[in-house]
Amino acid sequence: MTTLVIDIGGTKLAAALADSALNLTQRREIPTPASKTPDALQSALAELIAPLVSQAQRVAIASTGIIRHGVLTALNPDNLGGLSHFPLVDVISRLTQLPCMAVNDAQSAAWAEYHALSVDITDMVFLTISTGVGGGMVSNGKLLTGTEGLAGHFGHTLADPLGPKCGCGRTGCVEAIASGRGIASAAHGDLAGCTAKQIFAHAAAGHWQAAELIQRSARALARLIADIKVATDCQCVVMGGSIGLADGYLAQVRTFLDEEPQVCRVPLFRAKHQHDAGLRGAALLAQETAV
Ligand code: ADP
Ligand code: BMX
Ligand code: ZN
Repeated sequence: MTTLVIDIGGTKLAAALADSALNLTQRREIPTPASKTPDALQSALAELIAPLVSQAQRVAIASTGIIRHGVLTALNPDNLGGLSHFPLVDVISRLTQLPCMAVNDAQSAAWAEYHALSVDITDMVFLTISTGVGGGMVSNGKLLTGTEGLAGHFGHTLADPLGPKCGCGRTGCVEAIASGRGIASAAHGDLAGCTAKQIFAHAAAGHWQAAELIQRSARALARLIADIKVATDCQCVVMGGSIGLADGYLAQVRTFLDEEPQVCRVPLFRAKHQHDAGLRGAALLAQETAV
């Protein structure tokens, strides 16, 4: 059985075909449209999957946002150009005429990364540091999605009560400081208007402000991870997303985490499936639930 897998992020949309051994082929990627209207997202998704649909028998989607009963509700609509509501499974089922399931992107990636860990690990947390900061939790070998799909949305826990306002309505969320959007929106002077990717390039070239912005993100992440260890007693934390995977970022988070008391520290790993963790997790979940 071939699964068409789709990953919807705040910056990019990815799709591929997954065979029953979870090998991904024909991976494609396009930018996420920045528009409040559901039509723009629907058209972009149609364009993305068009060359793949006829080769698949089912669809599995990993998407940013709270996914409940197949509907995407943004916790932070700013990450999707203001779009707050999208009937994901209905739209994709109509476009493809195939059975379809959907799960949050970080929860999906957590499931894929959990399966890539050694068998003695039963409790882990995955964090994506990308457009936003997302998370997924595996406890006693089970993926936790919560009663309403909200479980693991660690990006919306408090980093700094005096920090910037977050698009979710709270103030000082980890996401408002540590995410790609958070890093970019704090940039000023010659870095104003730069993307997080450009800020990382400036930091690598020795730009002082750029390095500070990345450090501020890594420090917020380390504090979040210490909070997660205290709350869940997980055996490890796995980091993904383009910022989580960026050169030197994990090492900085580890350095800040080492400043926390021993009891709050936890082994930190880079996502084994890198940018494909969401896609692979969706394929795995579709296989397990026999969509
Ligand atoms: P999505 O949020 O759509 O899943 P990504 O995981 O690629 O997508 O995260 C997008 C964020 O990561 C953006 O803020 C972008 O500027 C930043 N980014 C992309 N590539 C890199 C890179 N190589 N190094 C650092 N940051 C990056
Ligand atoms: C936000 C939230 C999460 C998501 C996380 C990472 C929205 C639209 N998304 O916290 O559901 O998991 O961002 O998403 O509210 P990404 O786009 O950075 O991959
Ligand atoms: Zn928030």
